[in-house]
Amino acid sequence: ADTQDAEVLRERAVAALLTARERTTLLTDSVDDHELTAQHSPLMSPLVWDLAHIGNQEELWLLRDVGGREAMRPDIDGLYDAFEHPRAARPSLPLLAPAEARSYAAEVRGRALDVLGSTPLGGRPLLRSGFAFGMIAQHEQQHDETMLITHQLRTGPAALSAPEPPGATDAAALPAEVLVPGGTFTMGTSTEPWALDNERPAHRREVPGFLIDTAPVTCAAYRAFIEDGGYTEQRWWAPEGWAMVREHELKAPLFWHRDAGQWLRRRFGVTEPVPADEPVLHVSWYEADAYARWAGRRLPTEAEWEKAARHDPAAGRSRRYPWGDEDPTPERANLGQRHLRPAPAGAYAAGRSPSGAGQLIGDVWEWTSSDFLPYPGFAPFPYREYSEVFFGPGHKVLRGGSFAVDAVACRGTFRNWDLPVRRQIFSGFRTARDA
Ligand code: AVJ
Ligand code: FE
Repeated sequence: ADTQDAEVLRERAVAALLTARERTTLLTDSVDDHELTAQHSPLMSPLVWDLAHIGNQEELWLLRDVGGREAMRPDIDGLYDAFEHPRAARPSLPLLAPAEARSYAAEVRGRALDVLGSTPLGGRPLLRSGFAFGMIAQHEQQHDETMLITHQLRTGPAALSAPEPPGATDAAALPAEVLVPGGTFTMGTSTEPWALDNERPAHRREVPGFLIDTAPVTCAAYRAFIEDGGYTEQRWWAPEGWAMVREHELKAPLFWHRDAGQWLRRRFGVTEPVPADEPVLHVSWYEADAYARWAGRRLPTEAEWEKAARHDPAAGRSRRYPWGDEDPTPERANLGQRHLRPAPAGAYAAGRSPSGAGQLIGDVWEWTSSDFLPYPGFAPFPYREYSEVFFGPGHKVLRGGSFAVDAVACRGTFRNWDLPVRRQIFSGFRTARDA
């Protein structure tokens, strides 16, 4: 049975690595070399940096650490260390050219698959359940989301296309909010094999009763905030948020503009009317926080979000996903860049949680009111720079994953974080209130 389990884990790891590389290839082959090496925004790396960084992380962990192999290119480690050079400085580094970056990443991958085939899984914590391979597949997929953000920031004609997401089936019949009664639930995980360090360990949390939106806040709802003078009234804003609004003269989500009385947005090279029913995207934490205050509500805490998403009161346990323990499917959630936009609020009836809330997984990352902090019993694994150095009041937690992230890097316990001013990310939110 042990060897059979190891075979299943290996197949899962190979599939996750392949899926990630297909996505990386699409994102980096859909623009020319000039666009690969250009900086489309000072907030982002050139796409060619992400490509070689993906290969370098894989070399460091799967070839050198797991495989005990010699360094292929020790000379480039510093260039692709995210802590050594800020994003804005990366275009002026002597980076690998597109063809070199492609062949480096491909060469690393070939050897990593050899290592996977010849390394016993188990023993070292890094290898248990094939963790190191799952971690590297998640890392690549996280950069694939980062690269999609770069695609969204670039100007010029569309380079990517995808089919439209499904519509909402019973949106009109849905209540605006659902009640989650007070009580303890299990937050985080100690059993999910590829869960990252910040999701661990599982622990009990007391959460008083609250009500939470059935769906993420829509563009139409957000437009009502704008049209009610939301961006001109200081009373809705946290002090730093108000300072940001004034300094940058913010008037709407990123990529929105007004033309002849109509709100338009730019999305992957196309300008289109802002769709009323779609979850609002590209808002900062400060904008989400201000909207919630204007609406007489608040952002959910991270624990509230996870309880609404995972807690099954009938079974008295937390699920892996809102719909149960089974992996995501196209019927349950909008993930994996299968569509290049969120689905309308009320879509994915098959993905709803026991609380009755929908679209918790996929569509848009959801800002929570919580700072990114370690769970009780946290231990950095396998490196401090993944999570630990980011803990503190400077970063806010986002939950649930967007249309741009793959299922391998998204689950009921997955935690993302960013600065509260960030709005180029695929971020939206839902609101809550005390019961
Ligand atoms: C978890 C999305 C905040 O992109 O900065 C990628 C993921 N860590 N490489 C990031 C990550 C190292 C990380 N986020
Ligand atoms: Fe990285």
